[in-house]
Amino acid sequence: MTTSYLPKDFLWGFATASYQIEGAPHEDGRADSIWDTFCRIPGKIAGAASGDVACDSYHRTAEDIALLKETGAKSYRFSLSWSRIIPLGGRNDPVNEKGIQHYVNFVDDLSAAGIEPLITLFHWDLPDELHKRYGGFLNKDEFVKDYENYARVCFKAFGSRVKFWITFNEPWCSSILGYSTGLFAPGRTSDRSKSAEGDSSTEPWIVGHSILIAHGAAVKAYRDDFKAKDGGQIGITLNGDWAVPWDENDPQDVEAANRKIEFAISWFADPIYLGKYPDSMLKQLGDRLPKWTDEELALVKGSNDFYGMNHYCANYIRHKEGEPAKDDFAGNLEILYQNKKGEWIGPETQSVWLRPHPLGFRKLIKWLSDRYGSPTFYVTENGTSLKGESQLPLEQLLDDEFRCEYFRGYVGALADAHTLDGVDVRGYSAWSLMDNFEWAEGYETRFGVTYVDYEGGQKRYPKKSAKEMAQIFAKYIKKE
Ligand code: PNW
Repeated sequence: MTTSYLPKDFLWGFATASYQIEGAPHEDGRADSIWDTFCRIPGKIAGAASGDVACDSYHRTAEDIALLKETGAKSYRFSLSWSRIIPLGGRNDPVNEKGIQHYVNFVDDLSAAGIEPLITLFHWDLPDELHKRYGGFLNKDEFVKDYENYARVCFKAFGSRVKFWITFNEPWCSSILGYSTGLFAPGRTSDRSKSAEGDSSTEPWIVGHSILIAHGAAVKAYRDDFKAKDGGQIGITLNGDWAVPWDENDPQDVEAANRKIEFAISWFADPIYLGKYPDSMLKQLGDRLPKWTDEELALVKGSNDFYGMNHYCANYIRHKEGEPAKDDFAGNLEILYQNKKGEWIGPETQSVWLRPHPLGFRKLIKWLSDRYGSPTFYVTENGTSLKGESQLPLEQLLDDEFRCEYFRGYVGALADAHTLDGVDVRGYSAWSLMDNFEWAEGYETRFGVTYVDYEGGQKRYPKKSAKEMAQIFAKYIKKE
């Protein structure tokens, strides 16, 4: 029997995102992002919450670094708030030196603490002005130019301090949740009970296309003008769950399960690695899927130095009969939590969409590795909420055995993928360093390995999982 392991120098740590932790929305010149304005619309966010205070991390960088050090983490993945750096967002708008300085200081402090920074340039908080000015992602030409300019400002400001750049976090969420279901900012959808504007049948596909090209443009800028002297790597982070056929003996369910992954992940990964959209999507969406120009494709194809993988869970997938609805974005299938035999895919958590199923992690990363020619993977998010966690008394809440078990299972599955399936994985960031603003779910759902007492001055309390992570990785990482 082989004992599974992870490679020497494996880079493990924790992840967060600017709008979810920083607070200080108008300090030092920051302007609104689409999340600031979205949170002000009544009914959009549970408990009418917003990121106005969040974990107050803008004022607590030293505390957060101390937390990281305590866990033994080697790396920290965080995101930059575009509207702190260029408040109005555009390529002809002023750059805010104070915003840049805040992050440069933070990176220097991280490095001094021996923690490798992994920077996400964009984790959903588009400068609101760009949305108002020209429709944000819907205006491909403007958006790509403004994003490339923003990326260049960041590459220049951080130089060789930063070795890992992530262009976009989860474009699926920006496209589908922002422009199809309308659950996330900017909340556009065909559902007129939720939004006066939006077209779920076309806009998400336009948004995805713009993001891919903007990613490609930023990667080209980095490779042309920064990579040689700064020595970093750049890639995009894609989210996706594993898919298990509802009835393993039904070839249509088997096909649907594969199609589910194509609609969620290959939508973005196929253009990057294979230079085209998946056939299953072309077939269902036809002309609603934007066409590639040669120039766009040249930017996008081959644009990942590494594959950033966000992964949380798995589902059972059942095919649907008949024509797909115009607003269908899943691939004409049902996403279920129980299979034909009535078995649950995994235990319940606080997030309706998340039921842990560690074996799915090994299977999905192998699926991706095979389809995309064995790229180097960095897992950029993985973690869980706990059913009812917010309701527990502090002492019980800090004893988050369920989360520890989740990490043991998932990190073990990753080690199996590396050892038994030959997957090239070099890093892992757990979501999240601390409880934070969980988007439309507000503060009720917690993903942190650290408890944040929002009523008690944002005080941080490491949970059991914060303490156990170093042991989990020590068990797997090769000593030499
Ligand atoms: C990711 N879904 O989002 C994000 O990158 C994080 O910012 C977030 O806090 C974390 O996962 C936990 O939710 C997702 O509905 C949000 O399938 C929703 C879904 C998937 C990922």
